[in-house]
Amino acid sequence: MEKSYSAKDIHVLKDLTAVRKRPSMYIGDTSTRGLHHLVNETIDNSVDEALIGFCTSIDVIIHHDDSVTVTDNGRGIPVDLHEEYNLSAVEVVMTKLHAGGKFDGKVYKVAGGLHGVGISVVNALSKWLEVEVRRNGSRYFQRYERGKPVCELKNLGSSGGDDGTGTKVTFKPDSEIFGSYHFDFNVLATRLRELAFLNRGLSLSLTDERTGDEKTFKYEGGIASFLEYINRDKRVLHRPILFEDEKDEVKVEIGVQYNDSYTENIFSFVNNVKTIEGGKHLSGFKAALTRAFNEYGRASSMLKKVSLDGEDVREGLVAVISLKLRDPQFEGQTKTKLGNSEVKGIVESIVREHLWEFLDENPSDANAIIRKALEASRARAAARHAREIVRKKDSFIDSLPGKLADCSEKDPAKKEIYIVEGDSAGGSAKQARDKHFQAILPIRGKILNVEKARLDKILKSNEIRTLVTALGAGVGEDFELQKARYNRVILMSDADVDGAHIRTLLLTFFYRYMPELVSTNHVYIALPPLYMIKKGKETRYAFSDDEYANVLKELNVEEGDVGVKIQHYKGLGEMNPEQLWETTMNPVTRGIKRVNLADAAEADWLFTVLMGEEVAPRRKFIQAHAKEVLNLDV
Ligand code: 0RA
Repeated sequence: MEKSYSAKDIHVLKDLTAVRKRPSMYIGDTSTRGLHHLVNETIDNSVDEALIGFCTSIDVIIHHDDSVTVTDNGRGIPVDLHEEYNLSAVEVVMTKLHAGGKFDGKVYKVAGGLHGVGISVVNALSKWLEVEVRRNGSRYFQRYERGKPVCELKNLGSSGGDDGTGTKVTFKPDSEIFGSYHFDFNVLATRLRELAFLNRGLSLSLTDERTGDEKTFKYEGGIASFLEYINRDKRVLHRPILFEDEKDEVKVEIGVQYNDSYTENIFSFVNNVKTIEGGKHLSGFKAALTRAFNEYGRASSMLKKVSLDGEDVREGLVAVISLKLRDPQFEGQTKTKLGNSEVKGIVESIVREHLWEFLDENPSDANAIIRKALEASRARAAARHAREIVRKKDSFIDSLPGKLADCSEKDPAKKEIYIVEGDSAGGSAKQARDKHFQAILPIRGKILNVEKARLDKILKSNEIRTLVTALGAGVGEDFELQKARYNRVILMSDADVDGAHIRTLLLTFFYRYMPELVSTNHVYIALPPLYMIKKGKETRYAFSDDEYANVLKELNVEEGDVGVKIQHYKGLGEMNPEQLWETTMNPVTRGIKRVNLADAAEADWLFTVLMGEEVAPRRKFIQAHAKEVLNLDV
């Protein structure tokens, strides 16, 4: 199967100026997400080596100056001459867009990376990048600046009898592209952990030289460890169902384990890319699951007349689906939806076969799952009823919740609603807003935990009912976007841990029960400032601690200087209406972030997977991840 590589296998397309001109086309955006994408892209190249069995260890270091090193013990990027270009293969890989074995289909390689753009994009967007290759008993080195080589590929001489091979890439993102930036340890650690789960036995480490933090991830259990991790704070109904199979060169690895909660959590990956929009593998899995439980239930006479719906058999389900295939077609808004149509049948038949086998061999586990699904089926009828009540109430315009301060505009396209945490902040917002088109809905901080209840119970929460009624578009299966009463739904909460918590909760709710609202980009996050710095007549606001330090530097002042007034906002309530209007509500001057599906999926992931049941660890966790939730460190 393996063909040996030579430089001519690398097909060459374009040069890198295009990347610097329109970076977002290649890495999504140039904010925090795009920045971290550079590291992920670099790591993915090393993971590709691991996928084909040549690399066992990947080490990532964040340096003091926010440059990053990724080292692997793979085969090393080839250094031989690329005839067409008269350049070394390393240089071609580093400087030509889309160059790399994975595009010619000759070398077996599973393209990873969300955009699969290749390491040349990282090079193009770096102030400088240095590559060191160990191969053929020698060490090779080359340096680039803004994508252009500044020296020939140098042979640094023998690697000292060490016949190990590998690649080490160090790069410094270009602030011309990214502005001032900061790598987040937790963001990178989360991805490395995920990669460790998905690639059994692969060791991935992260070292932060700025703080001394260090973590190593390695799981011999692979997907089994992943399931265990997700369910670690949950009560599970049975031992995990794990299987692995291959058909038509599509490798399928699946873990399934039900817990006693009411939500479904299916995490699907294709070539290590999290497919948040699902796709053919997910449809195949779901179809097989529904069918297997119905068939088994009937055969074992646990199910008589009733049949189970897909939603019934997915209540309390945790599943990890990981596929490896040669030419994945990624589609959809975030390019994370698998489009290869043949994959549906492949996954469906593999899941059916292995699930049947498990159920057949473990009747008491099968029993527990089917009982839960039957209960879900009954509860769904109740939920339908609850939704209808909410909907009926909504049809009377004067039943709009009393807490809602609506606006006078009638055209939904021009209207916005601010969902504000707490009554006091709600009061300030009401004074600050433009009544004409901005509505305010204050909600209490502690709304129902959307994870631990079924929709019927969630809808019994006043906060949620109020929210659903105010938006006017229904909820769950009945949601209809065109009925929405506002064009923008803006979440406004304090820039602290509790604010991050409520934001995560609300986003999780929207993601689960009004996904269309999110995928069509109607949800926003308000970004209130953390500091106001006033010097003479000049007023400046800072949205992060870093920015605060920068503003002090720019104004050439220090905390406590005479003539300088500094306000540290601990909550929205501390701003007066004018300040709130200017910084957070005036469409012309406010800070606001549009939420996309990936943001909401991340919130859902943080919420359900990483936050435990226990309050203390959860607080600690949110503290550590408060910034990471939606990359709020603007
Ligand atoms: C092209 C071909 C081969 C390996 C690589 C690229 C490669 C790239 C990166 C990037 C980071 N680490 C890497 N390791 C390998 C195949 C080489 C062969 O056949 O020997």
